[in-house]
Amino acid sequence: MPDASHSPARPTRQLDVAIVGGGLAGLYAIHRLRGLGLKVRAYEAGSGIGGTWFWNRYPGARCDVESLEYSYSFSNELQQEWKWPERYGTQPEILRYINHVADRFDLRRDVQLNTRIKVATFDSKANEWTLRTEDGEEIRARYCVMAAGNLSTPRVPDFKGIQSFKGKWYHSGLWPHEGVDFTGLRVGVIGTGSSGVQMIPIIASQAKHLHVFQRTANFSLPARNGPMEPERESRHKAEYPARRAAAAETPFAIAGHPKPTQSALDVPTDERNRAYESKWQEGGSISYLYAYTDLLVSKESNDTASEFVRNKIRSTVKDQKTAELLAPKDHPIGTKRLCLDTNYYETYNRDNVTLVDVRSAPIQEITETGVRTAAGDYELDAIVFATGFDAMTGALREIDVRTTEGAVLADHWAGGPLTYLGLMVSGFPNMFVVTGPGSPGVKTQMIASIEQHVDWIADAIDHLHRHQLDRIAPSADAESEWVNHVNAVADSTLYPLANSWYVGANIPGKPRVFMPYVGGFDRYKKRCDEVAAGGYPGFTLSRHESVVA
Ligand code: NA7
Repeated sequence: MPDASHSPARPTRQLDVAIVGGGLAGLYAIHRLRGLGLKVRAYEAGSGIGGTWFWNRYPGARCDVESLEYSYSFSNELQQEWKWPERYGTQPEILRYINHVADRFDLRRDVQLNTRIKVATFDSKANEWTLRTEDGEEIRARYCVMAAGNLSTPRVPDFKGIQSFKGKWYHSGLWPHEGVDFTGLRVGVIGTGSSGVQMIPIIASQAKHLHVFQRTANFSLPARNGPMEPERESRHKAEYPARRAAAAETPFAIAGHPKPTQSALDVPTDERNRAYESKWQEGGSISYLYAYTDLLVSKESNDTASEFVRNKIRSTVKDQKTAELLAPKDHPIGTKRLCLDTNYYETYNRDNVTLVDVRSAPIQEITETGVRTAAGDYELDAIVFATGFDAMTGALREIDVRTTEGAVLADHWAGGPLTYLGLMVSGFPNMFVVTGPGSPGVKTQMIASIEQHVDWIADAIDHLHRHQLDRIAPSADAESEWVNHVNAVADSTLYPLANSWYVGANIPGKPRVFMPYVGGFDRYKKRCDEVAAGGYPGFTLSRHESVVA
């Protein structure tokens, strides 16, 4: 329970909108809501802005969506002027871009760094949110925008003995700013998701020896990164507004990939393999998964795409026992986040790299000198946990969100997250969520989803003001209808077959619920637009006595 007797050391700050998070979503929310003349402020736990791109500084950290796509679209001058040096942005480059945007649009003055929000309480009578920071500051605001990220709560597994380890250990999402030099060290990387797949080739090139502890093999495709081609850049920039509009008409919010027209099974094997080969050479995940209409809905079709990649792994990795361990067989390709890599599979041909199967012989404990598995001990100087995040709900689970009417978000979500359109939660008025559960965010070009969500939120607040209203809340019925729809869409695909962070499988005890909306950005945006144009069916809009002037 929040401490009612608490008296804040500093005066309470009064805002129209309090924003939790200073990443890509929080920053755009400042810009957009400020444009409505609202008093806004974002609270950011980090010592710098940038969210995901501030924290994830591990070697090789890079976006898996092409940089000309993975950028804000709200300012044409910005997208015309910014120069991306490579096909895919590195973490430092994306962070530089975010800082440029913050300066260019004067966003920094409304971001409070080093500030973690611990409690958020909606007072129904006052019709306002009170947020409390870790060090006791209070903020009051009519509206609250949760822009706290989807992959922002790093998780180190609860291994016995971790504190006894005499070497250094790191988590991919909490990487030291000064970097880590692994030269000459015996290193262990635990985890082979996107973070592990990106860092492993680079750590292997530095370390004396690298042991990769793999529980589940993941599919990875070559990124085919390289310097930005000037003609490609100028062509893309000339077409930018049209390309952004076209992207909004696609499931992934990414333009430039022709819509597939055929089932994988309608094509002769040779022709199908030629198509996969051309996608493999092209690089990128969307183009591969978009090769045929049914790769994510038909297991039989998917098997052809999965087997093509397994064969690539077998022909790349010389040691066939290692190749078989690296070839995923427990999930259809694309049903877990498809990794993009540079020389990932080739790395296992190095003499100083060993793959350790911790599925057949699990990690039992971390010892003073390394990792103990059921099959034996591995002596290490450094351990890297690329073990992922409490995805999608972690950041909100870490805030004590409740109302004076007795609603508690942790209880409301005990069986899995419930939202209407991924944007609001019944029983929690005036609290908006950006790209949370029930939103297509993580299955799309994330910045497009962020802009779409924030625009929708800004329009909703503007609508309330124009109608002399000051409260919006979804009905429980609309929420259940949306959650059922999200589940039904997921169940019509192959996604639920995988033990992914989309279903919370990596967090012991987390309810297994498919969290992202996989019906596509295009369908989702249409629905959101219809709701706004139709006067917000499914939401109750009202006016309340309020202490906010
Ligand atoms: P992921 O994709 O959640 O990957 C985490 C990896 O860590 C995955 O291979 C896990 O194996 C492994 N893991 C987790 N716990 C353990 C334990 N206890 N023992 C062994 N291995 C373990 O996180 P990432 O940071 O790579 O990527 C997150 C997203 O960021 C990514 O999808 C992109 O969207 C960007 P498991 O599969 O659970 O068996």
